[in-house]
Amino acid sequence: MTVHGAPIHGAPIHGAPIHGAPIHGAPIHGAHWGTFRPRVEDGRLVAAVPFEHDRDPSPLLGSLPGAVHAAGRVTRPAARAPWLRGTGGRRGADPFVEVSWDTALDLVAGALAGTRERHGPEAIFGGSYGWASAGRLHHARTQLHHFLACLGGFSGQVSNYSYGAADRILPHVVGDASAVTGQVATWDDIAAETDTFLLLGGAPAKNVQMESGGTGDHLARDGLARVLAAGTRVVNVNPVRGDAPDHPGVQWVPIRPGSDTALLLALMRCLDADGAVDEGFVARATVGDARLRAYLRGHADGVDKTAAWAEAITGVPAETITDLARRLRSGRTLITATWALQRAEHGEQPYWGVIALAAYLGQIGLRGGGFGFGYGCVGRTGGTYRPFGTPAFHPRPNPCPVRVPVARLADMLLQPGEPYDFDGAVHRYPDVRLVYWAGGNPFHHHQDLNRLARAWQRPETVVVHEPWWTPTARMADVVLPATTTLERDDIAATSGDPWLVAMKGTVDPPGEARNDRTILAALAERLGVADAYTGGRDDAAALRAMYEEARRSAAGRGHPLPAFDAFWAHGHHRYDLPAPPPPLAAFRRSPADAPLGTPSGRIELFSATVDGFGYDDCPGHPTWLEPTEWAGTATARTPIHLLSPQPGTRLHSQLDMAGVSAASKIAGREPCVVSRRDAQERGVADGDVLRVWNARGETHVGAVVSDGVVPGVALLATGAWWTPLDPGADDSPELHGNPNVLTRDVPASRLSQATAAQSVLVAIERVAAPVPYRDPHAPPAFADPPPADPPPADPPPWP
Ligand SMILES: Nc1nc2c(c(=O)[nH]1)N[C@H]1C(S)=C(S)[C@@H](COP(=O)(O)OP(=O)(O)OC[C@H]3O[C@@H](n4cnc5c(=O)[nH]c(N)nc54)[C@H](O)[C@@H]3O)O[C@H]1N2
Ligand SMILES: Nc1nc2c(c(=O)[nH]1)N[C@H]1C(S)=C(S)[C@@H](COP(=O)(O)OP(=O)(O)OC[C@H]3O[C@@H](n4cnc5c(=O)[nH]c(N)nc54)[C@H](O)[C@@H]3O)O[C@H]1N2
Ligand SMILES: [Mo]
Repeated sequence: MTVHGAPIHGAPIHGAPIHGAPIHGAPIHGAHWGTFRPRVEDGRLVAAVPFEHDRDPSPLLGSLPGAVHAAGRVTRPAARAPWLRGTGGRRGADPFVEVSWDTALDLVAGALAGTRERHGPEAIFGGSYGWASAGRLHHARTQLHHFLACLGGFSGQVSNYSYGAADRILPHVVGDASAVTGQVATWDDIAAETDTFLLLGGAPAKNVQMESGGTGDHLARDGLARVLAAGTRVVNVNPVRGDAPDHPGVQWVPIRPGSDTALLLALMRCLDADGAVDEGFVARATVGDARLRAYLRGHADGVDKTAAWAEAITGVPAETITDLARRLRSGRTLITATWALQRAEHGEQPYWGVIALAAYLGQIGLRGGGFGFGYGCVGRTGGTYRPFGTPAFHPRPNPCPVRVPVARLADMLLQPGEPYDFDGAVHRYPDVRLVYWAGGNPFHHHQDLNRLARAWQRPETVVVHEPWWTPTARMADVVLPATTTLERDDIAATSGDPWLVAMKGTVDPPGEARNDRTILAALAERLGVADAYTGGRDDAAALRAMYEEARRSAAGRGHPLPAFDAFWAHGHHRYDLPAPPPPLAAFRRSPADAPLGTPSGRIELFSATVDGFGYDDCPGHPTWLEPTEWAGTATARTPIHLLSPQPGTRLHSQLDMAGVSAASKIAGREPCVVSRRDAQERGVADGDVLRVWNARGETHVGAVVSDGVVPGVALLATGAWWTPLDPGADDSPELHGNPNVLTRDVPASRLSQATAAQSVLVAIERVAAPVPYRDPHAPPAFADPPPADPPPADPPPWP
């Protein structure tokens, strides 16, 4: 490929997969949902056959052929018609015009250069949050960050939607967030040692299909089965019964969403009342218990945190709570919580509560005891981490210091220059003029989408790279067609998983789609930073370099990897890793010799630092704080607590148009689980179309009536493509079942500024009349191209 007639460094960077490079051995590929053998006929994927070493392959493999060859692929660069003419219009409502690559690249380069010149790097928002692909070279967001850093910087993002509250509170309590991000007790250790495994939020089998960066072997379902076979008692504290195995060793404790902190405080108070707190451990390994104990006993606020007190809040009978406290102290106990608990208002509190309860039990650092998070959230949890050697592309550091918490996206666009609190400091939102998104879908992932849609009209330019016409692509000014992983070569890898998998490009890209890296290289060329961006490497050379770097790192730790050609020919590699020691074992042996990263070096049951921030929504010790929207504040207008769990039928919004997800829809809409009691009260039967709404929005779903969900709670999975009835109007009803038109765009707390997507009240009713509907996955309307492609704007030279 050439840009302005000149080849890039003489080395062509292909938009097509490296068919020229040797592809030995059987085709193989990886995705966040696992490894597979692509079966390809005439350049088209016809099947994704599970990898022979995977003991629990994901059913989502069945969705791949339909997704890769969907009618809604972006096949040519496109620009929003009024934006192209410079006449305003409205993002999301206007038709698009297909343009040539040269025109599209000139337009984007011109917009980047102009924005930077007029407003500085801060005005370019390149956070681009999202999962994108499992391939570690062509990870769109990472490549975008590298590209924008080469240009002199951009406003970025910090933290994540997944565990943003935990990520901020855990460092204050235990010194780092490794109980969420790193090694926790393995399935082997739990099966061998754990008597009681307390799961706040269960261990949903659907979630462990996924691992960011892929996996060669889904081990979690087998792990939990071995734990149950070993006789471990599993307690599923959850508004939902089905998110733990159906097994006699599993006890379901139904609970109101958002109330777990009260349960945890009561369990601690029971241990305290029974004289069953491990006072030796608390004295040796923690600080601040006097403050916490005074609160539990009611000395601080006059409220004794008894089991009866917690029953009124949680709906869990007091007797169940006292029984549970007795069980927890009667043997080896491991406590965990799903990440969902902290994607809520005051989501920091249940996590701090879990750690405090584990400290009272005194088993932190023992094999199969203590606490650890993420079982039932992603595939890796309970496996063995490898602290080295993961192939990864390392972007150039961003020279611009602005980093906005991911969940404050709409606030940033609506309140440029305004101050906000974040983890003890005050920051200001940048004045963003250009939004650049590659590899994420904010019109799936953000809360209160009607609010975001209004905020999103503010920037001057929105650029999106997408393989599909997603809701976010439809909200762009320029859409650049990206390849899927199957259309290029890459490597899947993650430090939480022992597998390296070659992702061999085997499918022809549709139309004019190009790799994100190719697109950004062409922009870099136009803006005078080609060398910095590509390092002089084409895709094949960059892939090889990424692998070789990982190989050197692994060799330095005594793990020889095969040479690149041998790895590529074989298609996969499994590291052989020794069993890890229990987390915090060294700290337990000697807190003085192996201190934590907290100010005291110990577990902080009361944190003077957090207390010193003075946040009323995140005080200095685990505290029950009533959420704004939950069962306790339900009204006749909005009586139902809506949870938006991760979908079992897809990855977020990915694969929504095909296979498993498509087959799950009810009358074309996302299924919504309603309790039998709530269904009866509303005359709702399976298969009915329902209207779900609150003051923020309205969405239409298909009813699934269930006995496995607590009355007063409904479940609507994330990821159904946002389809407003009238994209030209504010707050138009959404036709396809996207929960984020209902969720609140408020932070978990000022400490974390994390999402609070699970703290939501709604109304539900059956819709009798025919309801309008539109195909959520069809491409947008296209207008005729202007008479001739506008002459390429001459981008100002990059400073
Ligand atoms: N209500 C509610 N909302 C939530 C949550 C919740 O619990 N409740 N959970 C939140 C969580 S934890 C998360 S992680 C987020 C997930 O939010 P996202 O990560 O934004 O969701 P995805 O659908 O995975 O978006 C990835 C996008 O990348 C695109 N893509 C894939 N491969 C490529 C590629 O190679 N190149 C380019 N350019 N694009 C590519 C896909 O088509 C897709 O549009 O959602 C959050 N939103
Ligand atoms: N198939 C599939 N798997 C995925 C994903 C996907 O999109 N599809 N997404 C991945 C991503 S990005 C992430 S972050 C993880 C997220 O993983 P999680 O956060 O664990 O996922 P959820 O499905 O939202 O919720 C897990 C469980 O928590 C329970 N729960 C919710 N609120 C409460 C509460 O207040 N109290 C109690 N006790 N329980 C509660 C729910 O009922 C559910 O059983 O999943 C990952 N796995
Ligand atoms: Mo996530």
